Amino acid sequence: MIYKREIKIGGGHGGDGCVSFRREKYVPFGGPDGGDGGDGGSVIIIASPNVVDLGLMRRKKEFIAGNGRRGSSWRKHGKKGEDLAISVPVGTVVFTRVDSGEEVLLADLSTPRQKVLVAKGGRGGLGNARFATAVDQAPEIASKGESGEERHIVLEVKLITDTCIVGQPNSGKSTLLSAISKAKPEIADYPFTTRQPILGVIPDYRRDFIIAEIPGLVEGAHLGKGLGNEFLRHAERTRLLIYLLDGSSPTVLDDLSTLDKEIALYKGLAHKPKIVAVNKIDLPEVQARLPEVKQYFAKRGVPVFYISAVSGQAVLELVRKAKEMVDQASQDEEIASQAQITVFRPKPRK
Ligand SMILES: Nc1nc2c(ncn2[C@@H]2O[C@H](COP(=O)(O)OP(=O)(O)OP(=O)(O)O)[C@@H](O)[C@H]2O)c(=O)[nH]1
Ligand SMILES: [Mg+2]
Repeated sequence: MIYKREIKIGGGHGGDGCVSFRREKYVPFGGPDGGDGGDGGSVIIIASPNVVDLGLMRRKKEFIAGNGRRGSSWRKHGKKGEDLAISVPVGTVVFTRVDSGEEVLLADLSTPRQKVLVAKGGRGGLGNARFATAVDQAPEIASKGESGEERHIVLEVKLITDTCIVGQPNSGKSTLLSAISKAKPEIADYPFTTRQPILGVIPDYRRDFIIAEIPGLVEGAHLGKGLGNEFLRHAERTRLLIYLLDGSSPTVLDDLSTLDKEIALYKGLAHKPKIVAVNKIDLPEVQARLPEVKQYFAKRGVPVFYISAVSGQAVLELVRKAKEMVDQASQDEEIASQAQITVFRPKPRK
């Protein structure tokens, strides 16, 4: 799946204006009647819930809208060029690359059907009918259509989820995701089975709960080790992180600090609400070490669950807590966004 792409886009060329004179029997000196060219089409980027990635841009790098048609005699306007709508996943951030090479934000398409016009079509030229004056009643000039805007656009998909499961490779993220949602990710006893973020939905009577798994993180992920941390961008817009630890790992407590460190090094994730889940407690060796692990967590004020993604033990409780924390986080967000709205009221007259 493709989550970042740079493309070139261009608005359509405007159609040229037409030079023509009315020639009709019994109408001498019919005058200029050349029509205007049609405007070029524009390029629009639109967020569609039916699109999952930027696969459309795998090979295609250039997107140009339709050209406007030429004007013609009888003052007929040329046809407008067709607009080009490019569908991208909801959660796509649109940047334009300026001459200095910098990426400048144009839009954040975070709601379905939200759209942004990224390149305007060129204006159509004027036909000679427009140039007639009292002095020059038979102008032989028309203007050319303008070129459409051209731009380099960078698209970056950042999934919008309620919860994101993060953890070391093999900790059981896919197993957990398939236990609580309808997603069917591949599960296997080797690291990096999951190489792409996977989305799952937990249906709820109020609203569906969207949960994602991102590929496993290892120490040094922020430097590009393992699959690197590029997938952490999908955790940027989640409301809650679930740290999934492999209870059977001999270094389970160190695993937690490694994970914490990698997450903290990624912008904007350090302060996200989180839950820790220690997985695979169905295994006897994990049971044996549980008192030590529990003692360790008792001191750290994070909610912790001891679960088995395979047997389902404590998984429902984990989901319930996750929903509760997500609700709380969205209420906090709402309060914060309301606080930002400034209301201007006229001052009363004295
Ligand atoms: N005993 C036991 N095994 C588990 C449990 N959860 C996962 N496993 C096993 O752990 C292995 C890895 O599971 P996955 O779900 O693929 O782990 P993952 O974190 O998605 O791994 P990557 O995608 O490779 O990062 C598989 O062999 C699972 O069967 C559990 O609760 N108990
Ligand atoms: Mg996996």
